[in-house]
Amino acid sequence: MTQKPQAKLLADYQPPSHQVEHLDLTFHLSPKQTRVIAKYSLCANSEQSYVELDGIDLKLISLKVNGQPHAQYTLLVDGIRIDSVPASFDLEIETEIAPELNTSLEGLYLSDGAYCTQCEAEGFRKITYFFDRPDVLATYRVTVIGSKDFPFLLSNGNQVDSGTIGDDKHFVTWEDPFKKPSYLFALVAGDFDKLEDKFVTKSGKEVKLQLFVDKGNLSKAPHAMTSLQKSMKWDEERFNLEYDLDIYMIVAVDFFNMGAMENKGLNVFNSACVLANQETATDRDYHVIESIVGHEYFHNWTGNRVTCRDWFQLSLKEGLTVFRDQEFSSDLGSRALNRIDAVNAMRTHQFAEDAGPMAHPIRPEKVIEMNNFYTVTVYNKGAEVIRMMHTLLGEQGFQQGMSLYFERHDGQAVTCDDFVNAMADATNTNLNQFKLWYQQFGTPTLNVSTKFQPESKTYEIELTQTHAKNDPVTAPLHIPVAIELLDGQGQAIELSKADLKQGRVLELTQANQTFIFENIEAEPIPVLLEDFSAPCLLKYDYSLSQLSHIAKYASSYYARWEAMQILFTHQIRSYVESTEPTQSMTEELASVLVSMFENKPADLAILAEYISVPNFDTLSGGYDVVPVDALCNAIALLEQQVAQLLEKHLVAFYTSTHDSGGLSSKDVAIRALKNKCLYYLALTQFDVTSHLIEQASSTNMTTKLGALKSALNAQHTLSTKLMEEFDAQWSHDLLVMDKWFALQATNQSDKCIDVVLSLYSHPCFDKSNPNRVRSLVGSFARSNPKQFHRADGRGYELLADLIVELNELNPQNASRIITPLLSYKRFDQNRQDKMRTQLERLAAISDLSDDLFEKIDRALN
Ligand code: B3K
Ligand code: ZN
Repeated sequence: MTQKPQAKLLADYQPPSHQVEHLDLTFHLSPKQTRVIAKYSLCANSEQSYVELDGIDLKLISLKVNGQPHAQYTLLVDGIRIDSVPASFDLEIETEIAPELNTSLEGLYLSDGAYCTQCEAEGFRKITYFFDRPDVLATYRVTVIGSKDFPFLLSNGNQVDSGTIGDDKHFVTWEDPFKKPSYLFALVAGDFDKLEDKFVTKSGKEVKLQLFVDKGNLSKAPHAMTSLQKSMKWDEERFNLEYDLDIYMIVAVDFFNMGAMENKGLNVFNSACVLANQETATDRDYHVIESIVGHEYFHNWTGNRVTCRDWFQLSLKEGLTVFRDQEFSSDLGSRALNRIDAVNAMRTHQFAEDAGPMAHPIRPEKVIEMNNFYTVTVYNKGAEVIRMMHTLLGEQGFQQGMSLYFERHDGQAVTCDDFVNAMADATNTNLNQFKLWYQQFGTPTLNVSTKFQPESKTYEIELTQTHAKNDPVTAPLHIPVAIELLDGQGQAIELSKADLKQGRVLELTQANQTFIFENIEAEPIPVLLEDFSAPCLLKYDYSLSQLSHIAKYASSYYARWEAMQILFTHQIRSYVESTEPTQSMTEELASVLVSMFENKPADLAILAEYISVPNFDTLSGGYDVVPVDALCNAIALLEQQVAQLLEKHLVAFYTSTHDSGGLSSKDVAIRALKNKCLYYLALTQFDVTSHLIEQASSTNMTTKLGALKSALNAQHTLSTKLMEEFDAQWSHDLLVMDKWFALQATNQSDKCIDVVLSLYSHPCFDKSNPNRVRSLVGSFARSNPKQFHRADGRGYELLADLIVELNELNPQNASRIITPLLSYKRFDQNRQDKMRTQLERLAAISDLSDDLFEKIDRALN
C-alpha cells in the first residue's frame, strides 16, 4: 500500500456548497467512447468563488461556464475543482467514458451487450462530474442517443420525445419530474423482450408496467410482474402509499453486483431476482423474487420520495424498506415462516458480523468505502430496530408516525433521527433512549431469571441487559421484551399488568428491572423474547422439560420453533463437549420430535423448520473458539439420530403424500417437508435410491434439487451420476447452473476443493460474473465450513487466490466474498495462523482497492 485511504466521518457532515435544481444530460452511447454532456445551473449556498465536483475515471472533453469555455479548473484524483466562478452560474461539461472497459459494474457498463447503470452509492461520479451525494436533489431530463441495434433507450421518468438520427441511430428523451439524488439516476439501452401490463391505483390513475428481459426469456417474466402488482396494491392497503409516475419499468440484467436497484421509475434487477418458471426456479426463488420486487417498489416512498441526507443514514431507507418487505411477505404468506427466515438471517449472518472486525452500528460513524456498508447490520438489524418501534407503538401508532414522516419530509434528504422524531411526535412517545440503537453495536445480552412465590401468588421476571464487549455504548438500551406465560396445561395465562405494551411487551429501560405478575396460581413456563422482539442474545436457564412444553404449546409457531432450536442447540453442545464414545439424544428432544410428527401443525412447511437442526454459523456463535471439527461432527451425528428416530414417520409421510406440482402455499409446504424427509431418509437404512432417481427426474426444480442435495449430503453412490445429468441438462441456462455450482461447492467431501478449482474451467463459469462467483466460491467459503476450514489451509488459499484476481476486476464483489476470512480470531491457533497469512498476503497487494483495504485493515489491526 502506498497511501492509506482516509475514512469519512459522520461527525464531519457539511451541507452541500451549492444547490442544483435541474440536470440536463445527453448520452452519445458507444462501447469505448460514450460522450456525456451535462448541463446544470449551480447556486452557491454561501460566498464561494470555486466549486468542487465528484468525478472518477472521466476524460474531460470540454467545460463551459455561462456558455463560455473556462480554463480555470484543476483535475483532482476523484473530481474537479473549478475556480473563478460567480455565486450562480450555468455549467456545461462534456466527458467521455468507456462502458466496455468497466468491469466494476458501477457507473455505466455493458452487461452482455446491453448498456446499464448502477449509481448507488457513488457510481454517478463515474458517469459525469456532479455533486454525487444524496442531499443534492434535482429534476432530470435525459436524452439517450444510440444505435438502432439498441431498440430500447431507457431512463427515469416519462418519455417526452423520440426520433431517428440518420440511418442507424435514434434517440429518446426522458423527464423525471420528481427531484432525486444522483444515485437514483438510471440508463439502460439494449434489445430485450418486453412484458407489459398495468396497474390502476386506488385514486384511479393507470400506471403502465414494463418488464424487460433477455430475448427468449419472456416466459420467465410473469411471476415478477404479478409480484409488482401485488406490491403496489399492498402498499396502498397497508401504508396508504400510491405510485406517483405514469410508468414503472424493471430491466433484468445478467451482470449485476447486488440483487436489484430502486432507480426512480426504472429498476435494474439481477436477472436471478426476476426470472422464474417452475422448471428453472425453486419455491424459495419464487419467494425471494416476490420479496425483492416488493422491496424495490417500496423504496419509491421509503428511499426515493424521502431519501438519506448522507450515506451514514443508509438504514433510514434500507432498514425501513426491509421491514416493509418483511411485512409484505408476512401479510401475503405465512407470518411465522417469514419470521423464522428473518431471525435465521440475524443469527446466521448478523450476529457474526456484530462479533467480528467489521462490527458497526446500524448508522455507521466511519466509512472508507460505502459499498462495504450494504450489510446485514444496516439492512436486517436496521429492520429489527424499526420492528421494535412497531412493537412499542403498535400498528396504529406506527402508521401515524409514517404519515407524519411523509408529511414533514416528502421531497427531502433526511436523517435517522428525523424518522424516529416523527414516530415519537405522532404518538406522543419519548424515544430518546431508544435512539441509542442507532449508535450501539455488538449483540446485547438479555439475562433473565424468574421466581415464583406460591404464598403471594406472584411471579417475578428479572431482566438484566449487558452490552457486548466491543460496544461503545454503555448506557442501557430501551428493549421491548415480548413474553407469554404458559400454565401446566399449555394454556396462555392472561397477563393483566397495566404497564405491558401491546398486551405482551415488557419495556426494559434500565440495566436491571424486575417485573412482578400477580394472581399466578402455579409456577408458569415463560416464553421469553417472544417473536425475537429485540435483536438480543437471550440467556435463561430453561430446563429441557420447559422447552418441550413450549415447543408443544406456545401460542405462536415462532415460539415453538425457537424452543426446538434451543433444544437442538443444547444437544449439540453436549455432543461437542462430551468425551463419551456413544452419545444419544435426550428423552425430551426425542419425544418432542416424535410428537411434532404425530400432531402435525396445519402448515407443513413449519414442521420442516421444527425438525431442522440449526446450521453451523448459528451454532458457532455460542463458542469463543469455534470447535470446527467437533461441531461439524456433532451436527452430522444429530442429523443421523433425528433421521433414525423419525424414520417410520418420514417414510409414512414421504411415500403417502402426493405433490401436485402447483404453486399454492400448500403445495410449497408439501415439497418443503418431502424434501426434508428425503434428506433425512438418505441418512438411514431406508433405501432411497428409487426416490432419488424419481425426484431428480422431476420437472419441478424444488423437487429436483431436493434429490441432489439429499444424495450429496449422504454421499449416496448416485450423487455423481445425478450431478452429471443435471449439468448435461441445464448447461444452457446459467441461472440454473448457479444452483449446481452451489451444490458442488457445499459438498462436504474432501474432494470438494479440487472440484471447485476444476470448475473454474467449466464452460458456464465466468469470474467476471458476480452470480457465478457467488454460487461457486461464495457458497464454498460461506456454507461449507468443513471444507473451507480445512486444517491444511487450502480452503483459505483458494478464496484468497480468487480475491487477488477480483481485486482488479470487480472490487465490490471481491470485498463481498472475503467476509468468511475476516473473523479469523474466532478459530484455533492453527487456523488463525493460516487465515491471517492469507489476509496478510492480500494486504500486501500493491493496488489494493479501498473496498478490500477497509476490511482487511480492520481485521488485521
Ligand atoms: N439500494 C440498492 C443497493 C445498492 C448497492 C450499492 N452497492 C438495493 C436495495 O437495497 O434495494
Ligand atoms: Zn433496499
